[in-house]
Amino acid sequence: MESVHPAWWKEAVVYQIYPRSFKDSNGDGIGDLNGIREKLDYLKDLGVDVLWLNPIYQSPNVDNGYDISDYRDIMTDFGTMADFDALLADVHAHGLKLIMDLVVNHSSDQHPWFIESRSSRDNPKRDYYIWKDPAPDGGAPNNWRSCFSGSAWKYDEKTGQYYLHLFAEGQPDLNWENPEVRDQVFDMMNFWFQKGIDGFRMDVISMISKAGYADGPLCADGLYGDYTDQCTNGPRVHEYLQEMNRRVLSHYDCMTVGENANVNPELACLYAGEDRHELNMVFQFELMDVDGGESRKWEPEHPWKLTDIKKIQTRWQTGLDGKAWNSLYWNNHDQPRVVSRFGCTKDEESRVRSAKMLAVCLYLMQGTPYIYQGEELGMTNKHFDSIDPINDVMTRNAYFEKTQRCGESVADFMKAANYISREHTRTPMHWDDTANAGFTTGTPWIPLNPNYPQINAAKQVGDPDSVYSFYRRLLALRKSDKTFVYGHYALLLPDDEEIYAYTRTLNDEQILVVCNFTDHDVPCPLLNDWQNTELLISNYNTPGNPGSLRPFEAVVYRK
Ligand code: TEU
Ligand code: CA
Repeated sequence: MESVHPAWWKEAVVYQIYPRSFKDSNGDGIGDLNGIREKLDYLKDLGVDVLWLNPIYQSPNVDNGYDISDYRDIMTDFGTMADFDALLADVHAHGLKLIMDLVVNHSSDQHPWFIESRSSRDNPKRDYYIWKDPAPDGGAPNNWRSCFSGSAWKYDEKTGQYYLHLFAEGQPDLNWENPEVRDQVFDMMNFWFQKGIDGFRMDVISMISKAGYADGPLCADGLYGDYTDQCTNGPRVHEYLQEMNRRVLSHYDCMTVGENANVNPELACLYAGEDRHELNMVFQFELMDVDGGESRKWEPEHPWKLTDIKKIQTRWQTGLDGKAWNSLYWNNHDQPRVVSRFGCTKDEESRVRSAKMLAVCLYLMQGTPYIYQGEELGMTNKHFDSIDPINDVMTRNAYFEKTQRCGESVADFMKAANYISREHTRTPMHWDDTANAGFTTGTPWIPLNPNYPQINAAKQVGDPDSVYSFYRRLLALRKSDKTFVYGHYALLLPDDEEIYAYTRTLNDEQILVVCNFTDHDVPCPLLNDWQNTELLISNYNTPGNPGSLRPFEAVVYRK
């Protein structure tokens, strides 16, 4: 046997829940913890192993829970600590695990630490956050643009200084250089582990160490500078994570995944290397940036090429093999729906076929799959006629900056938003075709996608040809053969713009994965060599022509 480094979290499949939009149990229009409890059988049947919950802590919800005002309490909208304890017990009783979101690059401006910090320059908590004097002209200390538009600095009248907020104004950055801040964070993590949680997804964790506070290179619109170079992968980030590992993570049988914008495979090996004692894996952004990236996010056109997707994935698959571990995701609460982005929604047949194909393509690679709620139904982007119904702070702020300050047309902005906005994955989950998709008996906190009568769980669970049933079979297949988990990846047909083909090899076993990304037939001669091998899964029920793929066809063979 070849030597692999086995671990339960490498063999697991994670399902991401956006609690606000998953299931409302009490009719107030907001998803909640008891709602999640109602759906554990559904999740268990799907075949996932770990649930990741977006933040469920007390929060004023400037950024839907990513602005935390009490790290040790449950958001009132979502329930109580007793509800959480019951949920965790139920999750474990189902043989599932639960990981929480750890949001410690910043807190809410309503957190008692920040309220104290801003109260006076000599408050003992002043140094919990990043305060700087005004520039000589009285303006912001530097030119950084916040991730959510506008300056990354907010002036505080009372004490005459600016505080840093890389995200919304209500999300002041914590100062990790202060050892007391680290003590507080590590104590809080231990509190949750002692309750029995199984790990953390760590929000923008590559940003906790800042290299400096000089002006950044000007953004294309000339209004602000880019903070990325000074705020990601800073000089002390690995020291902090190793300290976290020593003081917290190493004491538990847990899993961790860092959200690491601006990371490449080499850096990922530092964050998640087998011998590094930091994290288990990171979320990379290169795949999500293949159609433009953050700097071109609000441009109307977002072209992408399959060969670029292949280059990115192949670099990660080979770069981490044996050294670190990949996470595999097509979408999350910050990204649009994958079937609308890389698949095809021109008709029902294409939607179903391409949703299945995309799952085969990514989730049979080396790494831990992360499925976002509703993806297993092939849920799609929603169409927005205007900014009005959109809740997401990032989209709203960008809208006002782009259309009012930069003179961009509303039509161009809405075109971008309809493609890329974070709102698309935040509309409520589709459980059935009753009012509000069975998500709530009340008024949903944001409007649903109107296509729920066609696309919903009740319709798909019993249908063997549904996207849901296919995900179920695919996850079972992945679990049935360790080659899917630990096998080495090799790309075939690197220059082909229509077919994504690769092999996974472990010991003397080889698996072939072939996916047609187009809506037409494509010749694929390499299939001829696999004609007499075992067909493990396909998204068509009947055999096609030898050496050829049908629209969005995906096939997997083993020899
Ligand atoms: O996201 C950080 C991050 O990188 C995003 O701002 C990303 O650039 C953008 O959403 C892509 O569209 C994390 C959380 O996932 C996000 O929901 C939070 O808003 C953000 O941190 C602040 O906590
Ligand atoms: Ca509720």
